[in-house]
Amino acid sequence: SGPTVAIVGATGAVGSVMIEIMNARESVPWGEIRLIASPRSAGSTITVRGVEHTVVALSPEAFDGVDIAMFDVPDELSAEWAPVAVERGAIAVDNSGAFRMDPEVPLVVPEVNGSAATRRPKGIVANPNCTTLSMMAALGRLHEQFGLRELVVSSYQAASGSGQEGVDRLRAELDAVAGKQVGERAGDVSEAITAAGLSEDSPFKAPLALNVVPWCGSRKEDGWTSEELKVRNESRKILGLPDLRVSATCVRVPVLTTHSLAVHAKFEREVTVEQARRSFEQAPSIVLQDDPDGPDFPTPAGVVGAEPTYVGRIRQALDFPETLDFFVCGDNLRKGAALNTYEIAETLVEAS
Ligand code: 11C
Repeated sequence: SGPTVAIVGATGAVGSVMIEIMNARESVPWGEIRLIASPRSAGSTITVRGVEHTVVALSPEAFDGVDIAMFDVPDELSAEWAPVAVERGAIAVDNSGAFRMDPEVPLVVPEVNGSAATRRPKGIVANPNCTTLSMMAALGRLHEQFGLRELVVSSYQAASGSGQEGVDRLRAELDAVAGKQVGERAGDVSEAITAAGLSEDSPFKAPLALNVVPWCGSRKEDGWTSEELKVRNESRKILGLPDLRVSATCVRVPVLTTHSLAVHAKFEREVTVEQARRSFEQAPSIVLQDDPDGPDFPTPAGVVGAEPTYVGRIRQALDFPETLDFFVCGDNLRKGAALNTYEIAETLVEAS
């Protein structure tokens, strides 16, 4: 039978999507599928591909016999446990930020730099941040043909990027403002949220209902957020362009799931909108949704739950023949997290 795969964090938001992805696959290469979670969730049962599995508690022994361990847990848990999985003989595919910028850990998007996964001196392969990932299939494609030089992006990030806590908070805030005459005076949205009894301790730095919040992640140097620096550093590493010029502004929007990005990309060579369209049409992991006459374009509400990245609004500023502007939407829990991790694991099996 095939290799043994483990899902670490099987009961969490991303782990649950991972199981949905496995259930939806026509076939999987795995012999045993092992579900690992915190001791609190151990003993519960989850059905995967028609077979009931008992969740086992995270421990060194839980990795015995595992060939590939996919980690969907917070940074600090991955930092501690991915090396344990490796010691026990597994390759760890990690969806956290713990190892992404480690020069001895490849950061992989299979359709862009899949071969990087074969050089993994620490036995760990990292999965990028969901914001970076949402535009990487499209950018990888264009970079291959036209040579990327500069990237200016603005993100429109969904609440589920902040985990279940973010989803719960947005839903509660939307309930608090529903049917109220708010959004007409500065501060009235906040007042409605406070009046509904919601805690001031929110995962978002300002009300998210009826609002947009130009802050994702934690504070870093010179006014940048962690998310904006991840977009820069991870894009450079995945594309193999250590000097790529990148500027990002990351914004949280009142969407539950699916991140969007407005991308302005500058290339070494002239590129036309038609060439970009053809390139996207030929990419299996991209759906081109771009009819200016429709008009037709991707939105998070139309993309959520889908595996591919959707690309639309492809334009070129009249005075800049070597640039393109476009809009991408990608489900942050699928290609942005669980799906790409799963595809890395599939790549590892194919290469073995
Ligand atoms: C967000 N992209 O939307 C983040 C969540 O580095 O894996 C994922 C954080 C990470 O807030």
